Amino acid sequence: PVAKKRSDYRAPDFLIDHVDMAFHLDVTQTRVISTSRFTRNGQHQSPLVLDGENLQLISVTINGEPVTDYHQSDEHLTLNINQNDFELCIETRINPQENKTLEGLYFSGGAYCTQCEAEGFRKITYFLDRPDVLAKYDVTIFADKTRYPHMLSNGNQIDKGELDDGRHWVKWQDPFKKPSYLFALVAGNFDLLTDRFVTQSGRSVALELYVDKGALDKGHHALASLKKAMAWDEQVFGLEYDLDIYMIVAVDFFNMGAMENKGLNVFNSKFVLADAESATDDDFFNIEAVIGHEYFHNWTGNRVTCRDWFQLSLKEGLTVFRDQQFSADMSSPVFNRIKNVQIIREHQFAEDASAMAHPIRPEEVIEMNNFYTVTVYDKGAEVIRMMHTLLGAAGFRQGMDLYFSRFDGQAVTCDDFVQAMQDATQVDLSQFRRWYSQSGTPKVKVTDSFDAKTGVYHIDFTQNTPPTADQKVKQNLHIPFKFELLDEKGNSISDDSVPELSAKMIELTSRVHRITVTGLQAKPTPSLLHDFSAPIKVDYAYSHQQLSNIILYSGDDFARWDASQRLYSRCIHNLAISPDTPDDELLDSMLQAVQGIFDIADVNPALAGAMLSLPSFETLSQQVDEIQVEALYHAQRSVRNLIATTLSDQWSTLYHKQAVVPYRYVADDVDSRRLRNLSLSYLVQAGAPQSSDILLAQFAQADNMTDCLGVLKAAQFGELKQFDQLMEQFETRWRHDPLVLDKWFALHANMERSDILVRLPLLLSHDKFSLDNPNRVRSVLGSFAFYNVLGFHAVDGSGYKFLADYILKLNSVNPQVAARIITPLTQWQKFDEKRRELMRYQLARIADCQDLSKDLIEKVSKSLN
Ligand code: B3K
Ligand code: ZN
Repeated sequence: PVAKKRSDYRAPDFLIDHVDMAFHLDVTQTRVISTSRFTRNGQHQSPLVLDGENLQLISVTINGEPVTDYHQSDEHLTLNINQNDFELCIETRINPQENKTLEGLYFSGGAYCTQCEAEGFRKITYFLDRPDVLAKYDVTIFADKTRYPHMLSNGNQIDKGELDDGRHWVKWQDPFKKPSYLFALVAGNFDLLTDRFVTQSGRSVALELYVDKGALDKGHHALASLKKAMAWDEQVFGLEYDLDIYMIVAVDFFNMGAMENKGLNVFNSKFVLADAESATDDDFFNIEAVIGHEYFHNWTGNRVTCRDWFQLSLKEGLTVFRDQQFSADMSSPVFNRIKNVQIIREHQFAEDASAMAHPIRPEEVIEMNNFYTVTVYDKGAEVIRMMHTLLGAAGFRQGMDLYFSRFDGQAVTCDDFVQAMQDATQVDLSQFRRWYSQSGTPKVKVTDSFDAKTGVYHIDFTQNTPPTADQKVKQNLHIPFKFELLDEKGNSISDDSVPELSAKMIELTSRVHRITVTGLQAKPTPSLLHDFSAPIKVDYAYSHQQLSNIILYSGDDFARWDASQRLYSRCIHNLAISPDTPDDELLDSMLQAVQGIFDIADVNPALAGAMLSLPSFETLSQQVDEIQVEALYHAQRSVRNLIATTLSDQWSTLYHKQAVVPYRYVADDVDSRRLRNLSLSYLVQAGAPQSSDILLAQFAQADNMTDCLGVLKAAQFGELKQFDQLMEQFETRWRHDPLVLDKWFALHANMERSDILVRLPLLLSHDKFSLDNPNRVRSVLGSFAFYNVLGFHAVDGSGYKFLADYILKLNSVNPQVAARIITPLTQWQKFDEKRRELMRYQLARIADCQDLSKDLIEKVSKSLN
């Protein structure tokens, strides 16, 4: 397969302004008849080349006349046409049941549904399947009435009827022009939850949530979240919903989280269904976030869409930023910010360091589905956030307003967005634009010096972006760097003659930036990168004392958390390097800091919960050049153990302080449950007296999944003998509920035990395991490969081989999911030589496979380069 390049963009040769589609649904033989109005775009003689894959072509007519003079290939249908305006009618046949790729039209648990982004519409009919072709759609669906009472598509239902043979039909019309990737169709037998939302201008919108039969009670949280999102977008961005109806359908077989099809979102049921008993606080949180995300796409993605797929971050980075702001406003801003940053540090930094490194606006793509990445999404959101920081909230809003007034109804580029931001505020973003074309994680090295005699303090910021697999030469970036200087009492130093100090922000643009402060009594403590104001790594030689000061005194809660993580990381890396000669002074100051954090728990439980958690193995891995798997893993455990045992009384107090109340998903209770389960896991790890009694009591009494799973995780991590028995009880109780059973599978796959590779095949032969179900595959293979450190990185290579074996099986079933779970293997660069070899060996094995999907070819070939 050949790569497409961003620089090769050309406007389409033809445009389509209207499509009329008829679907005669049948499990193996669905007939699709699409009638499109074309116009030639510009003066040229080029043929009409339509995209299409896996389609059985039945007939073609132009302006009602049958056509036979066309050329069909695996991916295209080419027609020579002289007219400039014409109507093309194409009939095709497709097989939804055989479609295991879950792209195009497929069958999920007895219902038909579609997934067209990025290039799935071409699996439904021959079309100009590219986001810059915007058309209005009329869609008529025919199917058996008893089995498919609900038949949905985008826009408004305008007509319906019944046929004599037991079938019925429904006609939908979408008044908005849209690209084909936003097309959707659903047909099935669902339970329906309805509600209304009245917009700020007084229009009443019908809200409809379709779920599996019997799951109605689990839909209330999703619907409430939707209403919150609708109100929030009006308040914060002045954006109102634009159709009379908003539908959400939950399906069990889905490749990712959800899809923002105009007026008809299709969701992975994981991000819709929740009740106290079966869903955790995290699930409730994620549902609100994903419902928000898809809703916000209605403006950032649907009303203004992408010109081409290289511009994906235009809609995704912006929409992730919007959902992050929404979540922050719904609960604790600092806790949310920490979550965002953890994703960047665990996964995005790893992607930058891997063979798959790419800028947020990629330059070259073989399979677009491979670029729905943490870089495009989450680093993309960080880039938007930096503009928000540079322009201020009001300036950013002006930029957004201008963006919509300029581009509503159009397919545009990332440059168009930045230009709107710049034009609305007159802030020069020319250098800033490099964030779109440059990959990699910038490093800012901070050094300082203080002259006690003169009271003069210099602090230098030096930026540098190391080369990445895709790009050797890097330029200086425009980096908003928030910070403050703390004096010895912990007060923020202000000095009107130093504008960066008053602003608490430096805009780094050149390689080195120096600030000088005079008249100081003592060397200050720089508290750096407040609020993680840029997606970078900061290097500064903090003393232990300075970190403790920041934890106690910084005015930025994020910086306090960050300092706690730095302190833990330092202890862990130190112990990893010299396990036999621990630095007692360092460990003592860390333990003292933790003591202090217990006091924060009363004032700010959300912040304390995050500060009492150690950096993950993935985060720690991105702090070193070469990962020493066992050493790092055991050092992390030892430090955790030290905190658990030394402070076991405090953990016990903290545990018992948390009142047990009937489950509600409200911020205070969520924070309290988090502290309680964190304490439980430290107590169990310390083997504290009565800890297993406490644990068993919690398991027996829990009225909610958060506390129940808290027990299982603590028992698993603490390697308690009761673990297997608890898991059995859990399985018996929940085997009928796929979303809960996924948690059970994931817990098993995550177990750090020496026989894990013997146990995994047992899991995969479980009667409830199926390669066809992406959630299940992710919960077993994904959890293992991403999070089971010792198992996946087993030094004999058995973990790598195990993953590769299943990737090869998945390749022919669902290439998208296969290409996603191969990610840990593509990150071989950071491991020791032996593991690098073993990982590459498995990649080469995959590369050798016949009939490898484009998705895997792209990832494997980059990885072996
Ligand atoms: N836009 C979809 C993602 C589509 C992924 C295609 N492989 C969901 C989202 O980001 O909202
Ligand atoms: Zn999105």
